[in-house]
Order: sequence, then C-alpha cells, then structure tokens
Amino acid sequence: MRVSSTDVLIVVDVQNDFCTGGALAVPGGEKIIPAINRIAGKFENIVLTQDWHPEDHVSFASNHPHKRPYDMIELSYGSQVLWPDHCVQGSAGAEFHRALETTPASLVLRKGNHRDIDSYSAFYENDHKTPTGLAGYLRERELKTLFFVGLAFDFCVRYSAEDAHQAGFEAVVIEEACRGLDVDGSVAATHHSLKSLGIPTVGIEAFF
Ligand code: VGL
Ligand code: ZN
Repeated sequence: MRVSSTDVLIVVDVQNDFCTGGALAVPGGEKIIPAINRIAGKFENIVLTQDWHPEDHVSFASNHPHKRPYDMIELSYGSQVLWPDHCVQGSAGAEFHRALETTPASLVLRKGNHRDIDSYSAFYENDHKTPTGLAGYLRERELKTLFFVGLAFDFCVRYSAEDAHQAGFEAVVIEEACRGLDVDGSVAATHHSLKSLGIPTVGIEAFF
C-alpha cells in the first residue's frame, strides 16, 4: 500500500496512564509504540490525540460517592463506565509515553476536557453531538483516509473510527498497532461493530 498525501495517521491516546504502571493501564499498551513510530515514518500527515480530564471529571469513580472503577452509571447522555482517575490535565500520567515519536505530528487534539461529559471519540464527545473540531480540521486540509492506531482499541480507537466513518471519511484500523482494555467483552464487541460498519482492519506489513 502506498500512503498518499490525503491519508492521515491518527494516533490515539498513547499516554503514560494507558501504559504499564499507569492509572488505567491497557495490558501491553507500550508494546505498540515501536510499530506506531515505524508506520508514522510513512505518513505526511499525523494527528495525535490526548485524553485530558479535569480532576473533577464525571468519568472518575472517585467523584461519585459509593462507586468504584468499572461500575456503570446513567448520565444525561446515556450509560457511562466509571474509570480510575486518569490523564488528569498537566499530570505525568497525561503525558505522551516518552518512546512515542511526537515531533512529526501536525496537530495534538485534546479531548475529555469538559467536566460533565466524557469523550472516547476524537470527533464527538459521548453525547454524540458536541464536536471536538477534528472533522473540520481534516476536511479543511482535504484529508480523506484516516488510519487509526493506539489505545484503547475497544474505547477511543473504536469510537473514533466509527465517528470518522459516520462523518464520511474513509476509516481504517491498524489493529496490530492497537491494544484493548477488554471490559465486559468490549474487544469482541469492537470487532463485531467495525465489521458490521464495513470499517476494515489492516496489518502493519501492508505499509512496508
Ligand atoms: C480511554 C477510557 C477512558 C481510551 C480514555 O483512550 O480508550 N478509555 N478514557
Ligand atoms: Zn479518559
């Protein structure tokens, strides 16, 4: 596969808190970084996303009396999993993992910064209405095919790829350069959902 000038690599949430030792560690999260750096070398256009929550964020179990991480609650926009505190704005956990090559990226998009709403997708917050501005950025730059890598496969990668597809972009997931949290079968649900939407997954060898 030849990467073209209208292709963009979207690197989702490769932050310390999602890697080994982090507050919401994805098993083996940091193991995908060498592959991401290699793939990134092929792309002219790279966007990084960064989960970026205030301390009093609604998705943190610690902000709800008697709740524990991985409990579910109902919010105005639907069900929300409660997480351990993670990716707090300005904290070391919110920084990109130091092995990630960040220099070539043209945009760092922060999400999850509104206290009352979580944002898994890089395009819309969890109400599926509040835009982050990413679609406008990509359209204005006439970028058409979006390749997704990063963490977590079954949350932010999944919802970002699905919203991209929904917004009329071509979305492709490079699954070997992703890792999942797997909460209650969420990895299997992601495979099923991507397949039913016709969002392809490709191996990394396709790029070399
Ligand atoms: C994520 C759970 C909570 C992710 C972010 O990046 O997939 N998951 N916040
Ligand atoms: Zn988060």
